[in-house]
Parts: sequence; C-alpha cells; structure tokens
Amino acid sequence: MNNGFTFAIIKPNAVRTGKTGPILAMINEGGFEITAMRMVRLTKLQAESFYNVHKGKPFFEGLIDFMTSGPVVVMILKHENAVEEFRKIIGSTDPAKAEPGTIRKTFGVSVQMNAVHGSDSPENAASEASFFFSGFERFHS
Ligand code: IDP
Ligand code: MG
Repeated sequence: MNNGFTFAIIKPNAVRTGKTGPILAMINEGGFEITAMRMVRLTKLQAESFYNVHKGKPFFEGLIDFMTSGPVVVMILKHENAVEEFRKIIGSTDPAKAEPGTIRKTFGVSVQMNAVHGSDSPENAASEASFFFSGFERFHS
C-alpha cells in the first residue's frame, strides 16, 4: 500500500497572488521531497472528475468555477506517512480553524480559497497522482 507519497495542488488563488514560492518553501521545510510538479489549467471536466466525490453538495459548482479560474500547480510529494503528514502541515479545510503556522492558516482566504489541496488517503493519493502524472514524469532521489 502507498504510504510514501501524497498528491498536492497549489490552488488558483495562491498561484495568482504569488504564493507558489512561499508555499513550496513550507513544503520543503516540512521535509517533503517534490518528486513531480507541473503548472496546469484544469478544464471543467477535469475539475468535476477530480472532485466527483463532492458532486451534489452546495459548494460543488463554486468549487469547480474556482478551481478552473486560473492555473494551479500539481505535484507529488514524498515523505514517510506522506498523506497524514501533509494534512498536518496544511491544516483544517477552513483556514480560520487551521492551526497557526499551517499553510491554509497562512495563505488561505476562505473555506473555498484555502490555498492547497492534499489527498485524504493513500488510495486517493495514488489515483490523484496518476490522474495528472505518467510514470516517467515522476522522479525519485
Ligand atoms: P479538504 O480539501 O480539506 O479535503 P473537502 O471537504 O474534501 O476538504 O472539500 C474539498 C474542497 O472543497 C475544499 O478544500 C474547499 O476548497 C472546498 N470546500 C469544502 N467545503 C466547502 C464549503 O463549505 N464552502 C465552500 N467551499 C468548500
Ligand atoms: Mg478532501
């Protein structure tokens, strides 16, 4: 089972406002190794498919509009217990409720525009990573 990597997105609000560099620095300082990374603008279909589990929820349409509003940075992050450890450094979904020092507390501006995505299980990390990256785009030291 995948325990060693997670999948992350720097969301459009953070890319647009120049927070890509500072967020990457926090990811590196957290001990994560970036093993794949690309900037991409999601299509509506891609965003809907990525967030399919939230289809029908009241925030779904807004989330899709937001996630397709500009480029995002997608990446695979390597770390022991990567999924759990990355969820710790990003903090709660609602930046207002996130612990001080977390990425969402520092760069999130609302529940929707919470700066980053992190997979919620090793299984989802594996499927999200392969949604964006083929094997030869993934590097390991
Ligand atoms: P997560 O990103 O912390 O796993 P999820 O509940 O899986 O949180 O929601 C996915 C994304 O949908 C969130 O990161 C956020 O951008 C958005 N979202 C979740 N709940 C709300 C809400 O109540 N209002 C607006 N946007 C929301
Ligand atoms: Mg989630």
